[in-house]
This record gives sequence, structure tokens and C-alpha cells, in this order.
Amino acid sequence: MVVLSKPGLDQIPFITNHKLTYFSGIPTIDLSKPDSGELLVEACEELGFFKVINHGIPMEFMDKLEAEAVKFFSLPHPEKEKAGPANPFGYGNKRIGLSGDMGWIEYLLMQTNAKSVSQTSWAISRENPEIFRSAATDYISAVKKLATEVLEMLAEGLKIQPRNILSELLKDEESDSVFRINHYPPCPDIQSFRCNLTGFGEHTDPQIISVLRSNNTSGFQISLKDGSWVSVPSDQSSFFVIVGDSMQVLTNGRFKSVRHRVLANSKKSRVSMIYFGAPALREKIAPLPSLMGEGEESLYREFKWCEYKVSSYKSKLVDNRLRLFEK
Ligand code: GA4
Repeated sequence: MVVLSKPGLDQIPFITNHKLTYFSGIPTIDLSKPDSGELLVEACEELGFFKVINHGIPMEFMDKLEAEAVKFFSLPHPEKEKAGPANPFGYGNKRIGLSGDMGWIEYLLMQTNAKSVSQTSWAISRENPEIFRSAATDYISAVKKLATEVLEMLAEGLKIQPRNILSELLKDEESDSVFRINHYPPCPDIQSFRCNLTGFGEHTDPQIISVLRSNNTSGFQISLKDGSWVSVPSDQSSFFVIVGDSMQVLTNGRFKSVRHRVLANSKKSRVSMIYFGAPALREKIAPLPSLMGEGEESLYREFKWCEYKVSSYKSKLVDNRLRLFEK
């Protein structure tokens, strides 16, 4: 009999098809090269996932925020619980979303606006909220800029006008973008099992584009077209970009939102920070007319982002959320 010594471990699903094959085919885009648009388009069509290097964001931004996050996650549990429960924003522990998903994870989830970042900073440190607030604000504005640059290069690669047709969705003052910092504590118990424990269960991101950065602990996996899972070698100085469901709709299925998940690590702590670039709640999402070929039919019915969001929160992580909006 397997004895689970950690409380709560029994509620977290195991992953059985967990071959740890590292994938060497991740498209790497050098943002300092001006003509990367077409390579970006290719990566979004083939995989819905790529890595960006020479992005211009100083390592100091990542280090500062990660250090603050680690400080918070190292606090005793009762202290951290004061900043929770995530509903969906705030501190969350093992429970993901509102539909009963569980993972070997704790996290901070917030909106990217100044008010939400401030509230989170107060919730996690009443004595000195300013250090976290300023590190998170700097980091979020840097990754938001990176996301909008990538979207502008994509518009160029797709040969659609104006250049900011996609990026303006994120630049909107009322953009519903969110930010999360995940901490996957090491789980020594899993070493003795033949399968892996779920850190964050498989899912696609509902938003337009997500920008992920993690420390040097592996665990992140993506699903390839044939349904197989591959591990993404970690790289703490680069960013990984994930195509979300809304981008799949905007491109009428030309870009694919990539399924991804995180496996718990038996030895090392994993810390990741993800910016989820979303439109404003009132924004209508439908395939961009300029991307539709002659006679091409829309695969999705038009919806408002708030409608998709509400429907997403009713779903389980693993669900195909776009199915409800297919024509
Ligand atoms: C996945 C992407 C983001 O992390 C997130 C997640 C959200 C949550 O953790 O609260 C969701 C998940 C994510 C998709 C379906 C719903 C909502 C958990 C869940 C079961 C913050 C988001 O926007 O959607």
C-alpha cells in the first residue's frame, strides 16, 4: 500500500503518461532581429508556443519579484492563508479555479491593474507592502510591453493592418489581463511512485497570449499535435509565450492554443510568473476579417470576452472551453 505522508496529497491527481522527454524543437525567437514576424507566425501555427531571447528585460526585474515571492511563500501557512482564499484572486493553496481542480501548488493571483496589485501587496505584507508592489508593477509593465511587441510583430508576420490591431487589446486601460505567481514546492514522496504528481493540470489558457518565466526547475510540459507530452527545458533568462484560446479564435483556428501542464518535482522548488494578456470585458472576440480568406467561414460564433471568462470559470481545467463557441 502506498502511504501518503503529506496531508492533502491524496486529493491531487497523478499523471501516468509522464515520460520526461525533453523537447529540443521549441522555436526560439530572437527579438533583437527585426524580421522575426514570419518565424513567430510559424511557431504559433505549428505549436502555439515559443521562447523569446534578447527580449531586453533586465534579469534584475525577474530576480527582485521572484525573491519577494519566495519570501512570502516561505512564511508559515497560517500567515499565508491571511491573503486567501483565492476566489479567484489572492493566495491559493492546492485549489485551482472554482470547479474543484487540485494541484501540488500554491500561488498568488491578481489582476494587472494598480488597484489589484496594491491589494495583493497589502494582503501579503502589511508591514512593508511597497517592496512587493513596486517589484510586481515593474515586472508586469515590462512583460506587458513584451507581449504587445510580440503581438505587433505577429500582425506584421500575418501581413494585417494596422500593426497594433492585436496589441491594442492588451493596451486598453480596461484590459482584463491577469498575473499569477506559482510556487510548486518539492514533493519528496513522489520519488517512490512510478507516476508523477500534478502541479498544475493540463489546460489551455483562455486569454490572447501568456508570457511565462520560471526559475531553473523543470516540470513544464506542452502537448504536441499528436497528443504526446514533452518537457520544456527551463531557462530562467528567457520568456516562453503561450497562444491562448482567444488568439485561436481571432485567427480563425490558424494559431493553436497549446495544451500545457506542470508536473511536481521531487527535489526542487519551481517558481513561475505568468502574465495573461486579455482584452477588456466588453471586447468582442471573433476572427479578424483581414485574416479570412475568400469564402472562408468563421469557425466560431462571436462572443464578448466577459462571456468567455464566465464560461471558463464554470469549467474544469482539462475541458475544451472553445467547444461551446464553435459554430
Ligand atoms: C488558466 C490560465 C490562468 O492561470 C487562469 C486560470 C484560472 C484560475 O486558476 O483561476 C482557471 C484556468 C485559468 C482555466 C479554467 C478555469 C479558470 C482555473 C479554471 C479551472 C487565471 C485563467 O484565466 O484561466
